[in-house]
Amino acid sequence: MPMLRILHAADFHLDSPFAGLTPEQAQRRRGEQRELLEDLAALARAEQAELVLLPGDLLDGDRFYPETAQALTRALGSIPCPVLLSPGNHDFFSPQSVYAALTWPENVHVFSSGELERFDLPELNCAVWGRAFTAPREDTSPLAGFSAPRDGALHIGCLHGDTTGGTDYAPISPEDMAQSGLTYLALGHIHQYSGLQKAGGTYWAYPGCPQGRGFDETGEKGVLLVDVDEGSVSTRFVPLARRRYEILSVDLTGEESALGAIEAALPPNTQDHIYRILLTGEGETPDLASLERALSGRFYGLTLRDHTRLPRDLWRRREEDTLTGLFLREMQSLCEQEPDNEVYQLAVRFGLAALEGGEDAAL
Ligand SMILES: [Mn+2]
Repeated sequence: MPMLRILHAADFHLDSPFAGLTPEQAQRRRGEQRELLEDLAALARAEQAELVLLPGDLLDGDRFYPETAQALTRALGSIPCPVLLSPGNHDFFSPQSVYAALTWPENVHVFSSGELERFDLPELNCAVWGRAFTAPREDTSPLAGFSAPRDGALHIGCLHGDTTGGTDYAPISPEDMAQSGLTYLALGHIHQYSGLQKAGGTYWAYPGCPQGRGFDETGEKGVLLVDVDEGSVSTRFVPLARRRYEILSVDLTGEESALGAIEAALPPNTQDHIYRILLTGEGETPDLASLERALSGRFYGLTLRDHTRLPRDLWRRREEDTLTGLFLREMQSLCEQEPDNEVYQLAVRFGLAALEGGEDAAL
């Protein structure tokens, strides 16, 4: 057993509006977000975490559903170790915030000051330093001028902030971290797992969000188990998300069947996940509606997008002394100037169909 095992999670963004979904779908997704709290608690118990750190943006905003308040107190209260929480820019501490409104279980401590504060855990010989956002913006570094005292305790940070620099979300520089004297800094704010990083003698990491909320948060999402042993730190990423957002490109060039090409490109077990499939390459216009019907049972959510380009032999009639020939000559030069312009591509498809009286004209 290491000297200290920490479970580090951030950016749950509970009660997100999910504006792109129907009200029923959005409600279901918010319910699934609450279930992540139970998964977090179960993981803390199974892995015998001694400390849980939640550096902010646990909620998406200052409004929350009563079910979420209940889920928070129930799940965090069921964790058999201290749970420390530093509010972030989305869930900043205020008298109206969920943090002031709720009666928290005894094992939960919420940092509520805009100043860096020390919270001692004598049974772990550990001191955790945290700070709350008290407004949606914060332009000072929580670690500016800070250096942990050398008093024999293990010093750990739990902060919402931005290491990418130049923002109003508590910018934290590598120099701040290097001179902090912290052994590990548990960060929140960036939604992508950072890997374990080091600045001077201080290890730091962002776990990312535990579950994606859209196609800008794709891939495996989860939390971090952090083992601190003799001043050295190791992390293990644990996937927590039951649903992932994934974007998959399928090149249809030379494929006889679009459906066959998509099926060949799919990984196994996609049924719990939300996919956007981009059809690329050169070929006839794929029939998105029938593809969607054929594939929808294999996904929790699926959207198909046609990014294919017209086949080259489509231009063969441009030498004809007809209206079609004239149209193709004009359009070919436009398409050559801007090969990725989808409007030109569509104009050719529909224009040709109209000139030839094909069924696409009805579109
Ligand atoms: Mn944030």
